[in-house]
Amino acid sequence: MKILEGRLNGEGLKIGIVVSRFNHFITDRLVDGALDALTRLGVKQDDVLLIKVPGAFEIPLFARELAQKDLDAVIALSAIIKGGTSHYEYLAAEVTKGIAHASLDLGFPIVYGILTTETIEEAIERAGTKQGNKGYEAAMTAVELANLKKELSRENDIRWEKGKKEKHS
Ligand code: INI
Repeated sequence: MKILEGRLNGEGLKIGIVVSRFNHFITDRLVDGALDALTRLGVKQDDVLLIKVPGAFEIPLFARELAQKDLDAVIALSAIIKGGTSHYEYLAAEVTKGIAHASLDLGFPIVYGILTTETIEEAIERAGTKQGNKGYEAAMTAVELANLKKELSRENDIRWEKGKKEKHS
């Protein structure tokens, strides 16, 4: 049995980040967390492409755009915080579906670093305080998935080459 698992080594990886400015006092902390994790894992600053969009609604479109650039993984970061209306539910659902569709359609790792919280306090807790930092976690996941994807395609090449040799011998 062979088990493939993405390594937590960011050397040589190119990572895209799309972040929303809405609730920027939270999303800035998510970016800090993501950059901290990427640096610790060995990703070079010059190999990170960060784009800012107005709000969470714009995230799926630009995550999809980034996913078609020469990158190994994309991290989507935003904070959707419940207000007095049902706006939050619709927004959270669309953003989640949009990111999932982009990732599946393109066969490319887009990591979901979207906070969806009932209160500002819950968002603060997940942006570098009590509950850790969702941006940091998302960056770890991005590096793991980028490596897993590379390892899987290397594995396919090896099997393909092996199959060809067996056919010709
Ligand atoms: N955008 C967010 O990123 N978080 C929110 O909590 C939010 N709320 O609640 O309104 C929000 N709204 C803006 C939206 O994402 C779009 O940017 C805007 O509607 C323009 O398309």
